[in-house]
Amino acid sequence: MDWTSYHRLDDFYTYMEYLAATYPKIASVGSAGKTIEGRELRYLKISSGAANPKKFWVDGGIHAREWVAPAAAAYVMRELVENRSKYASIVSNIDFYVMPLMNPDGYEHSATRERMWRKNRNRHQNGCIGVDLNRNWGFNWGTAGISHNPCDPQIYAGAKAFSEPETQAISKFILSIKNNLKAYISFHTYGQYILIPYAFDDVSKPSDFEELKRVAVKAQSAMKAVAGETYQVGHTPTLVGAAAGGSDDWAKGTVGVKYAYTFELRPTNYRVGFALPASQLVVASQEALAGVLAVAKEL
Ligand code: ING
Ligand code: ZN
Repeated sequence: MDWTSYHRLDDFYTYMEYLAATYPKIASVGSAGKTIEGRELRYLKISSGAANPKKFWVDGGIHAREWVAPAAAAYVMRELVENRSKYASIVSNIDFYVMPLMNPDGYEHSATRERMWRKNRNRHQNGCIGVDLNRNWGFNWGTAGISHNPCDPQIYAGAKAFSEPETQAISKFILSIKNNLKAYISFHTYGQYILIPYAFDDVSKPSDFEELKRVAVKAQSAMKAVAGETYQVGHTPTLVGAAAGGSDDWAKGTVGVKYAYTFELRPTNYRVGFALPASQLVVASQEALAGVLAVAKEL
């Protein structure tokens, strides 16, 4: 593994095995299940060893083309395992679960065939391919910012909530760890936003929205301290538009995870878009880690 280039799925999974083999007291690899094409949905559990730990979920790569997201999730794993002593006071009673690639089929397709692919690789009866996995989760599914057309290249929500093997397996796994699960952060790109649920319509907010915002502003400060970049904080529909079926809406609304967010990582600029120069991966990942740690401090 290195931190200055983009990597294929195998590199990420091999790195996770390496961490588990090298730091067996801290790190272990698990699988939540399989994708439509049969790839594993791997996560790394980073255990604090605490008796009754708080839990913190981090994921990336639900959208295939957003390559900075899995890179940042891998960097978070590295820091919390290989450089653990730096963060000891913050993470001593928190178990992290990191799934760097929630859509490995799509990621490999983006790496080899269609760079701008976003959805999973489920083949529909009419021959069109893919469901937007961030429109497929089962909290107020299908209400806004979605398409019901299986051929929509971006935001097809699926035939019903949790129609996809990826969202089924991952949601089932998250429910299995929901006791004491206090934080959920999903990495996407791009835009540099800290997005606060709900997104299923333009107006609905969780009753503790102001508390989520308070903590998001802490994350914003920590992220700015890395390299001076601003990540805007706000309600998802205000910043990027309403969109039902997102993973953070489900984490907050169904599972009851207190601090649920979507981070849109670098860049802000649509000209760069999904093609962040690999030379910026470290700083983008440091910002993502700083945001995660700022949330962890508040748990
Ligand atoms: N943005 C997110 C998307 O899925 C989002 C925005 C976040 C929608 C949370 C719903 C819930 O469209 C990107 N870049 O994918
Ligand atoms: Zn995305």
